[in-house]
Amino acid sequence: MTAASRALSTFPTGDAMTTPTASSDLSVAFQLALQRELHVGGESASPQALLRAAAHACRELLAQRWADTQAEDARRGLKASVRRVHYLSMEFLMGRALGNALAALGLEDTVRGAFTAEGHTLPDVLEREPDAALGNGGLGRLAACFLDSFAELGLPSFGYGLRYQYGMFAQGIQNGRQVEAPDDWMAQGNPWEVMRPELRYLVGFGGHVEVDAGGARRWVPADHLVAQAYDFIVPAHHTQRVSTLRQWHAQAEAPIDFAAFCRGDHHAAAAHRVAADAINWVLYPDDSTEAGRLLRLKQEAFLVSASLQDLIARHLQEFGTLEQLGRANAIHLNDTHPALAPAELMRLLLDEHGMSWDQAWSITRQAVSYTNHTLMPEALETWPVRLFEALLPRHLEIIYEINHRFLEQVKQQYPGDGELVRRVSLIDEGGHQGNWGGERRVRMASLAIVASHRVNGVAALHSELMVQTIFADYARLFPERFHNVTNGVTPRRWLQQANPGLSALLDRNIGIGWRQRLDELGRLTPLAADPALGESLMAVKRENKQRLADRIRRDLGVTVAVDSLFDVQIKRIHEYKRQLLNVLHVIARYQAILANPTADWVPRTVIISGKAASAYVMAKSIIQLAHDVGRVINSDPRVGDRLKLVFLPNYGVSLAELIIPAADLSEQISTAGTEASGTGNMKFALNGALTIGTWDGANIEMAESFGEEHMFTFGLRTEAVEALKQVGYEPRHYVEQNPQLRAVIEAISRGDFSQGDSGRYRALVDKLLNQDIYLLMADFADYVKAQERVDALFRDPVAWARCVLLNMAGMGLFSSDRTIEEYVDRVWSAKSLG
Ligand code: B1N
Repeated sequence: MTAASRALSTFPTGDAMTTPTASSDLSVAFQLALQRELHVGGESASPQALLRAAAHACRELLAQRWADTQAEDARRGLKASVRRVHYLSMEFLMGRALGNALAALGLEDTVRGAFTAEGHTLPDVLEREPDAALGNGGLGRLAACFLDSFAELGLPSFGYGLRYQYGMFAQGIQNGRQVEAPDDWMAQGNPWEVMRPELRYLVGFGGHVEVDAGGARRWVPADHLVAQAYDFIVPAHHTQRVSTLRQWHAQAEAPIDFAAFCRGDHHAAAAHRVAADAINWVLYPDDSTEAGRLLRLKQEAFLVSASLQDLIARHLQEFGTLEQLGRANAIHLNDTHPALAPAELMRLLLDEHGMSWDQAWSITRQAVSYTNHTLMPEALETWPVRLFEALLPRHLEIIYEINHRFLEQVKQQYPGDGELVRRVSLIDEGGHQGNWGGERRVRMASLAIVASHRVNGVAALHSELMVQTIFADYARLFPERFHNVTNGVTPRRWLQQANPGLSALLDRNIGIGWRQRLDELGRLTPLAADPALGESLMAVKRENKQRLADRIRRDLGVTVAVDSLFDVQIKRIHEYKRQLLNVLHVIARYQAILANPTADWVPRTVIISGKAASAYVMAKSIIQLAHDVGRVINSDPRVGDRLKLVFLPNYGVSLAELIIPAADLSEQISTAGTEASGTGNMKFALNGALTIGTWDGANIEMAESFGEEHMFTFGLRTEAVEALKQVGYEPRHYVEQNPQLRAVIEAISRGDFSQGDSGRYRALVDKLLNQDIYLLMADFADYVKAQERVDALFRDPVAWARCVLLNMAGMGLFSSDRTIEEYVDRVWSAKSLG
């Protein structure tokens, strides 16, 4: 028994988790499931068989909790001040489930014993589970953390998503370049999902709108798909409550065209099936950009319609009528991807349930709220009106009507301001900057804002910039609608599960309550100066680093020094996140080491990991450069342990769980004003890494929480970035002025890292010298200085450990439990409806 699990078993019982019945129930369920597996698979239990058996057993126990939770929520009805939350998201980046389920059910020891009896260790079996990677990055992982907090806080809730056959692509590296392979994550089945045969809805596409004698309008779709529900149960860790992730699977209404089949036209016979399957096919692998493909719009419409029909069916079952729908239910849009929801809800209420416009609109506005996750203009979703006409004609009519009524109101409030009307219209008519002569398009963010009672950003700076820039007009029209809710992460997965060593140390020093009340980390403040605690902390860190070093040697064949400073940047590869700035610093350091080999260098291992969208040429070039630079440095005998650069392929939740606990330094170096929040930054600080970061996203609130002097901040701040762009930014100027930077750029240009191929990075260097829209050149010198401060502190292990403890002490704010409490308070409570 680890110290952590020993501590866990001391939680009070009653509503609590570790009951003997649960443990013996699980043993029985596990043995039964295992016998089934052995019956199928032969005599000895493979790790895969053990995994399936344990998953099935957990699922049985969770199913009971699910039923109890639903019954309890149905009883609460309108009496509850909290509305039932429906979190609509195209992405849920769940990662592995077994470790979390065992921790939540308090059954780690039971299962460890059972696995040992079969000749396998628990970690060995856990490793076999494929990640459920149904998300790109931060936005999808945030949704997964929220589900954990929904369960933990006992919030009546559903997450709604799609059951993608292929999740985030698997990244391979060939000759230093990214190659994508499909992520066939359900190839061996999915033992966690529960199919709900009774939950099926028809979703229409195409067709036309008919008007009956009474003037009522009705959509007659050309085709229908069936949406079939699959549930994934999300357990609380300290109560018996659960949340639900309901994922929709598309099926053809008639899976086979029998007439065509009998004619021998097998292609035509299966056409419907193929069309349905396309919806389930693949997660769009674009992070912070818009894919803009018809199939994506179909996926969005499918998610929205199935989820809202499900919500309405449940509400009618509980209430009998729809009048109170908005008072009893919150519908939350995770970015604009599900922003068709208000149009679909209006359609259902008007056309299917015969409500008046005013009543339907009032309910819709009460129910809907929207979170924006990025200010990047290329991520603002718009869809050609033409696609709506073809695919969603009735929704388009409804959007036009919403727009008409909204613009009338704007004209009344600001008479004569035609420019304002053009800017805030839900329809982009073209003929202006960004869409000159372009086709008419529906602006999804505008629809989301106009139809919501609350709109929020994800960190203080982001929310501020949101109302000052992209949504300035709407903020003037609806000032009361806009709020901030700073992101958070679940301490159960990101500390308790990912870092058992550190969890045990915390348990011994500040008690076990941090799992539920992360602000108890504040108790570390008075202990931070204790050198003995600092030493224990660094011993835990060293073990975690050893584990990562072993993995690096196994996967990459590179030996890294465990006592070197582990400097880590893991996230999607994107120009604004500036992995390139990191690589430039590595090159500068390499050159400095060669120039001055006898100096007292702090040994560093720089670790980068992340995927690039498959069509994102510049991001892929950055990956290749990281490999080229790593190859040269790692094989240069003059450098030795003083510097290594490794790129770990196929970044995902599970890899993050290995890397983050092993980091000394967390790189959060986006251009100020570009990273909406970041959540990796929080996971690192929670796991005892210090941050080198810009004044951006949630870095700012972290620094404010534990003291700016305990973060290595650098670079231009948002206002300075804007001011520099205003006066005319000239990146070349910075290169000419800084010999160190010039030498770095010249080495890349000469082909020093590309075997003399001076063309390989020409486009990349040209972009840096001529445009550099993310201001790497402007921030380089200050970044290098900040890295020197990192070295200086790392030389003093006692001071470093103290700083780490003070960072951790300030991280209490950044639990997703706090985030969800704020959403409840400001967005989802009945109170927020006024
Ligand atoms: O959402 C995270 C933030 O912490 C990050 O700063 C932010 O970059 C991320 C289109 C996105 N914003 N926008 C996306 C994802 C997929 C897609 O198709 C946009 N992801 C973010 C959580 O708030």
